Amino acid sequence: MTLKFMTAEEAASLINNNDNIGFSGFTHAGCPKVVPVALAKRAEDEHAKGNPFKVGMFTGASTGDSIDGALARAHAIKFRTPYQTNKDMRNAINSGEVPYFDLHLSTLAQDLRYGFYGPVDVAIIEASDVTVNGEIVPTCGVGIIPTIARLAKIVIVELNSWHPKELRGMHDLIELPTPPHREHIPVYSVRDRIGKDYVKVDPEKIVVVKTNKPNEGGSFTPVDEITKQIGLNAVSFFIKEMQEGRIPETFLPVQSGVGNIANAVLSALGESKDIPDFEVYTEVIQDAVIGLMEAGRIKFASGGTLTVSNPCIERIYKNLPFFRERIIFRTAEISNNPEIARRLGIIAMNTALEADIFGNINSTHVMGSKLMNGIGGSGDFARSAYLSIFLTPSTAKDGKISAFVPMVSHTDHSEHSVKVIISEYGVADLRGKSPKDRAACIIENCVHPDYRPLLYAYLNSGANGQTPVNLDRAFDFHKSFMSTGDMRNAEMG
Ligand code: 0RQ
Repeated sequence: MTLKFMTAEEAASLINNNDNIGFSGFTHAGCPKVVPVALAKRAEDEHAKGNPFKVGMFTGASTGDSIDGALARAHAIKFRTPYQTNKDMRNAINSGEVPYFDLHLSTLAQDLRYGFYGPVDVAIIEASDVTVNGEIVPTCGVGIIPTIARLAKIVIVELNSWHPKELRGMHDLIELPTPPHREHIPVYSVRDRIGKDYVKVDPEKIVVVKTNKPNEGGSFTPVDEITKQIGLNAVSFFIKEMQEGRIPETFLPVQSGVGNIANAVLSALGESKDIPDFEVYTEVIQDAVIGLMEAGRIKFASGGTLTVSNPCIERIYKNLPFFRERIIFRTAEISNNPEIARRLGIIAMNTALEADIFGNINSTHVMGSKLMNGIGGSGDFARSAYLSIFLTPSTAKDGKISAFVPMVSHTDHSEHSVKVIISEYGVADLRGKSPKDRAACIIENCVHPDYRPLLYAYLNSGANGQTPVNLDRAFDFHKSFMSTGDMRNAEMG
């Protein structure tokens, strides 16, 4: 048996109009790069001939520009799920061109197995190695690989020699059985392995496209004063929690979301002499984790992806034996699994776009209607964590938007899943507080001073009941921004 090799264009020609495609990877890491671009070109050629050509897209999370950007610009998308971060894709979704539905990332693989979203016709998987008997070794991002590889009729493997074959051994890949046949998941510590370090499919359905393409990751902006202060506030909170016995002295595994704030908080944790060396059980392993691992502060990281800058990944690949012993790559259904998050006692830190004074969180929709990225894994962790923390700067857009509003314009995480909120001003510990007390706590500790009188005025504007919501005024901040460009113009009195 030999494997079939093809060009990217030949592989793209195997894909038909209306097919549903599963892509490997999680964020830009682990994503195919040449076949999706060839597919976008094929779509443009078909459109030029007057033929319809659109595909459905299942991904692990966001992808690189070669997937989301190329296919959005080619108007080649029938539907898209889940998380995305690409500007062109976001515009296509918000303009109404691309139907998009959002999911908790841990659930997509099982939903595909349950048949909720139709077939997976083709899988396109970036690999560091593939064998003649059909063993596929992913690169540095997993997502939904085992499920799409098994369900798809055609598996296009992008064999990318930019990634070393020695990545084999770092993955832990498994699919969970379908209920009523599912048992507990035997991950009892961050380091436990429960699957294989490859995915095996019938080699007859594999076609291989060789490539040598670097990752499409951006870099992090340097930590600014505000993100630095959010990190320091988080660290002070953790130290107090340890002193008062609510976090064990050994600390607990940390999950942190994506982006600069999460990176800054991890750096602050690592720099604090009062926080012991710790482990990470997360979806996205960012640059800060790697630096802290090299410094000996992070002992082990289990995640779904290396979402790091290219200089950082080159550093990892140069010193792979060191990192092989300290990193496991898992599928999203295991890295984000609520059962495991609850068992391990994860400290979950995710970022909010806005929070309301009662603790409900909007992570996804600007002014309630424009999709930013998606819920990602934040809900998987927030609901099941030992401590669920949301982080946000107190304002956005030069102070014209308050991150704290009377009522969120879209709800991703309800007050019931949110224990603590942290801004650059301080920490609102919401545990055990009634909605009225939460409101006071958030206003005093997290809200920008410009907005504190406005939020108190709202609370005194005739709202009452257990949760004092004034239905006439609840969206005045948002309405003020929409009509004047500044939430500070809201008249709450
Ligand atoms: O706008 O890009 O024009 O400057 O939103 O905000 O403060 O830079 O923060 O990059 O961490 O993104 C919630 C989107 C935060 C992200 C969100 C504007 C602000 C800026 C970005 P510019 P910041 P971040 C793990 C967990 C959901 C999924 C998740 C996210 C831009 O963290 O997608 O947590 N989270 N997954 O100016 C209007 C507001 C705003 C606002 C900020 N209230 N209204 N604009 N902005 N607040 C990862 C995965 O699951 C893969």
